[in-house]
Amino acid sequence: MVKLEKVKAREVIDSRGNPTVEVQIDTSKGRVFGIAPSGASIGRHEALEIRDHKKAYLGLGVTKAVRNVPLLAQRLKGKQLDMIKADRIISKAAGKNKIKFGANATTALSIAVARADALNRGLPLYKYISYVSGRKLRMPVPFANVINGGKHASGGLEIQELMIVPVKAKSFRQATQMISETYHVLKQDIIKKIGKESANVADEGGFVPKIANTYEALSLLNGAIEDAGYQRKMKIAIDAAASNFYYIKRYVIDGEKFFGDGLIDKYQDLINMFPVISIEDPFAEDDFRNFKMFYERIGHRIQVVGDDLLVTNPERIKFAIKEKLCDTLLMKVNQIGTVTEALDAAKLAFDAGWNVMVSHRSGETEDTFISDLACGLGCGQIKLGAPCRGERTAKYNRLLRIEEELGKKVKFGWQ
Ligand code: 2PG
Ligand code: MG
Repeated sequence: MVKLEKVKAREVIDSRGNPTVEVQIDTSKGRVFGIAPSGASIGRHEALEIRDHKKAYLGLGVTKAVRNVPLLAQRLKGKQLDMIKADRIISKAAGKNKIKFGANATTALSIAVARADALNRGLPLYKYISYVSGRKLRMPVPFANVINGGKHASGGLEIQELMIVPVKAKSFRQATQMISETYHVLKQDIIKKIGKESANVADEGGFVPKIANTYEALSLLNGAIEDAGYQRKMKIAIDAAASNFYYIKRYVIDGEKFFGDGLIDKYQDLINMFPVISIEDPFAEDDFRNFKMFYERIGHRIQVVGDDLLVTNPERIKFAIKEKLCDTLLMKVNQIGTVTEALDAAKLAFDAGWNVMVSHRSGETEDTFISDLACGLGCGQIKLGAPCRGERTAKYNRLLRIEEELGKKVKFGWQ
């Protein structure tokens, strides 16, 4: 239980230089904060960010959302609260999709409340998450997005993310080293094979090689894994974010047009050719028919992750479980707007026997909440970008520190 003595909000900037909401809370034990991240490939069914649409920051200012924080905090004032109680009040006040106060306001406030509650119980944040979720601590395997396309880059790839996954690492520290080495080998390969202008990085720290074809990009990546000496230890994951290349029943990718079954064949080819273990959003967010067909045909070979499909929303997760559309939840707190609701979403997924992958957004900050969340939830998977750019390395570094605190006995990974 915690009494929130003073709640303050302000505009700060995220990794794309756009404003976002920071909340600061004073309690009798000290000061805590929370900052809302922000997506670029935003699911249509996500909770809503409130932006000012005025001249400042080219319309992206969040002063309205900042002013909403004290209005929400008023409802929490003077009460002895835990995070769950506070989040229920915040969520009810904000209404469906957090439309009244903005998910950027509720997310930043909820993260700060979680930290306040943890601090007042004398628990590190990851232990607090484990306590409230009833789950065992585990270090997550990092899914590192090293080639960027789609809405996160200005290259020619439709597929948004090609990630490397050090499945055979023994610890988070070793996983980080494997990722970093492969990242640098990939950079050298890109410079040698394509040219040094292709070695610049995009929103999540991954490279943007001048390649407009998924096969070529995957073979470049697979080559780098081999050159780094990790061919059996490192796998590949894809976030297609397919809503972004879906145009009236057809998917336009690699210069070709596909109906759903054609795209399933294409994914199947990719899985046959490369060590792909996970595909996120292979179809558009409401293309349930093709999700179902894909999961039926390919779900036994790889994990199928729902991001825009599920938007961390319990209703959509229940539907996807019932209809067998996928088997992994991509968990993003700001898609639903409070930590408690995101934990509810994860519980539904775990109860259905699914995996859960905690995820960053493409617009991030120095807030490392997701690192504690992934460890405390014990889900074994975290998507956190390349080992490059401060807002991404902050998450790696927080997990390195947590692993050190937990010592040798803590388990690593989801299997
Ligand atoms: C995604 C995310 C994070 P964004 O699609 O999974 O990589 O991107 O934050 O832009 O939605
Ligand atoms: Mg995604």
